[in-house]
Amino acid sequence: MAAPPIQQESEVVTARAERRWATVAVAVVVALAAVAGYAGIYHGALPQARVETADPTTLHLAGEFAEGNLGSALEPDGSVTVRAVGQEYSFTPQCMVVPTDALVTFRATSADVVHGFLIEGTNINTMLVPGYISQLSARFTTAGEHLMPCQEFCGAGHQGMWAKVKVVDRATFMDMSAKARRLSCVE
Ligand SMILES: [Cu+2]
Repeated sequence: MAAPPIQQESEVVTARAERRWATVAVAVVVALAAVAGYAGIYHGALPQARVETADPTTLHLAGEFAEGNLGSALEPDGSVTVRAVGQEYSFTPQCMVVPTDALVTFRATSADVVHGFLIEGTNINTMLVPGYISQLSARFTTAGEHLMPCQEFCGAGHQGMWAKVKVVDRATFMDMSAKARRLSCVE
């Protein structure tokens, strides 16, 4: 009996090696997909570290974002909280007034679709998602105005959706807050 030709034997070895490597490649792809799937589902199922909700259908009726609560409020510790609502296609209040040299915390939400909350010249840039409250803080050192263009496309009137933040010196702000519970610079 003659031994099988050398050519044929090496073909068998090659085919076996190819199958082995193909199996390894498929296993790697499956493992990566499993890791991505697990990470997505696991993190999607966990609550964020801090989530505050607000029912967009009843914002205007009562609670933190009712009309009388919007604007800037001086807190007992000297910090300022600004509450705002974004809706197609404006922000309320349209002009937010804040003092220099104070911790300013913006709390905002959306009454309809996703909007953007961005204050030019600051690190404040977040989304307003209906159902959730977005909160970010900033400190302003100089008086002046900052534009707030909506930076999430929200519909046909998106490009006309903007507000502004007016920074006034601390003494002026204190004078204003002695006269009203909520402040804004809407004329
Ligand atoms: Cu918008």
